[in-house]
Amino acid sequence: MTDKNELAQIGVVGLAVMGSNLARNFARNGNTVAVYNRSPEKTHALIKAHGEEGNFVPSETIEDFVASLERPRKAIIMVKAGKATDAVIDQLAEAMDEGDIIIDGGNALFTDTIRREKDVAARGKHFVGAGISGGEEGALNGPAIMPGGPKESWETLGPILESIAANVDGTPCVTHIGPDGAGHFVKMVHNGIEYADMQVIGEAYQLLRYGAGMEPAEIAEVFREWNSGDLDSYLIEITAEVLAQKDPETGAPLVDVIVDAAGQKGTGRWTAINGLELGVPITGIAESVFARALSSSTAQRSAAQEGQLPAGTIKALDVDKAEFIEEVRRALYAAKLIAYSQGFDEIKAGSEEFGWDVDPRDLATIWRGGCIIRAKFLDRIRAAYDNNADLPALILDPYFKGELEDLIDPWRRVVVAATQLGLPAPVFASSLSYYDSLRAERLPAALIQGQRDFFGAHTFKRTDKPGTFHIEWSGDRSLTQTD
Ligand code: NBP
Repeated sequence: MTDKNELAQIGVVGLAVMGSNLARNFARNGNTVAVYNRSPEKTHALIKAHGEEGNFVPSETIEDFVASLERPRKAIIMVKAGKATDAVIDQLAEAMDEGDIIIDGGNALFTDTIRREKDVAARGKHFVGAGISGGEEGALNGPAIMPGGPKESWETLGPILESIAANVDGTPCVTHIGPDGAGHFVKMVHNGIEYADMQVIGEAYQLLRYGAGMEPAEIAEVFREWNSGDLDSYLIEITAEVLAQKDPETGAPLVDVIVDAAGQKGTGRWTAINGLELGVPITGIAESVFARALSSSTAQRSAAQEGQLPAGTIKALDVDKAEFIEEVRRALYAAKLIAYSQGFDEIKAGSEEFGWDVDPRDLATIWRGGCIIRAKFLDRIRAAYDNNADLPALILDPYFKGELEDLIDPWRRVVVAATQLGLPAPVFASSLSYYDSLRAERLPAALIQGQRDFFGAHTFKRTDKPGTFHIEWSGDRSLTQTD
C-alpha cells in the first residue's frame, strides 16, 4: 500500500538489495516507510513487487523524500560505501532541518563516520553510523544493528530499530554502542571475527578432507553434528549446507568446482590494520586476512606448485579417524575462542582510544541473533562479561579456562598433525603460539631489547630494579643508567 499524504516514521535511501530489504522489514513491522533511490526504477520495482507488504511512501526526488518524513526526520542511507555515501549525506543535510537524523547503515570505515558526524553536527543535524549485519536475509527478517552517534539520537531511533532487529529470548539485537564511530568500529571488528571464524572452519575442513581423506558430503555430516554442541552457530550450519551441495551442472561436490581464491578488500582488512595501529595482537583475524590474500596469489601459487617447492617428510595420519575428527573439533573451538578473545581486546582498545565506553556485554548480547557470527557460544561470552566486565582477556574467564583444559592437548596434537601432513592451518597454529606467548613466563622480547640496545642504543629496563639502562657495547661493555 502506498499513500503520498501519510508521513513516514522512517526513510530509506538506496534501494539495492540491502536497502529494499530493510525498507520491507520496516514496513512489515508496522512502520510507514519513505523510500528513495537515485534511479527511480529501483523504487518502482520495490513498490511493484512488495508494495502490499506495508505502508511505503515512494519519492523520486530527495526533497520529496525528506518532505514525506515526520519530524524529527529519520533517514537511513543504504548506498555503496564511500563517495556515494558522502554525496547522499550532503543532499540530505541540505534538505533536512535542525534536529533531524541521518543514519548511515552501510559498511563505512569508522574514521569516515567520525568525520561525517562532525560535519553533519556542524550543519545542525544528527548523524548516526550504524553497523548492520546479517546480509540480505538479515536485512529482511531481522539483522543485528550496531548504532553509534549521539545518545539522544538513540532515544528517538531505538524503538524503530528495535522493531526490525533480530530478537533472542525477547531481547532485540540492537543497542546504542557509543558515540560517533563506535557502531561502525564494532561492526568492523565483528566482520574481522567473522573472517577468523570462517577461516578456522576452513582449516578444519582442509584437515578432514586432505588429512583424514574424507569426502565433502561426509564432512557435511560432521559439521551437522558439531552444530548441535559447543560450536552451534550460523557459520557451522551453513558450512554443512555448502559441503553437502552438489554442482547442478556436473554433479560434483560444489566445493570442488569453486575457485579457491577468496577476496579480502573490506572490513576484515580494516580490522587487521586497526589492530596493528592500536598495537593489539589480533593474530587470528590478521592471519585470516593473509590466508585470503595468499589464496588469491594465483601466479605465486601456480609457480610454487609447478616448481614443486620441497615438502619435506610428509607423514600420513596415524590416529583413528573418529578420534582425529574429535580432535579437530576441539582445535577449531580453541582457535575460535582465541579469535573472539582477540576481537574483544581490539574493541576494548578502540573504545579506550576513542573514549567510547563500549560495554562488551552489549555486543555479546546483540550478536546472538541476526548477524553472521551468531552462535550459542555468545551466551557464554555474555556470561563471562556479566561475571567480570573488566576481564583482562576473554580466555581468562573461569568457564573458558575450564574449556581450554579440555582443548589444549588436542589443539597441540592437531597443529602437529597439520605440520606433519604438510597441510596449512595458519590460524590453528598461530593462535596456539599466541596462547603460549600469553602463558610464557619469559618471552624473547628480552633478547630483542638487548639487540636494539646493541645496534641503536635504545636502552632497556631491568628485571631487578627500576630505571633505564644501556650497555657500552662498542666500548668497555659497562652498564650505565640513563634515567
Ligand atoms: P550497493 O553497495 O551495491 O550500492 C548500490 C546502491 O547505491 C544503489 O541504490 C545505487 O543507486 C546507490 N548509489 C550509488 Br552506487 N552511487 C550513488 C550516488 N552517488 N548517489 C546516490 N545513490 C548512489 O548496495 P547493497 O549491496 O544493497 O549495500 C548497501 C550498503 O550496505 C553498502 O554500504 C554495503 O557495504 C552495506 N552492506 C551490505 C551487505 C550485503 O550483504 N550486501 C551487508 C551488510 C552491509 P542506483 O540504483 O541509482 O545506482
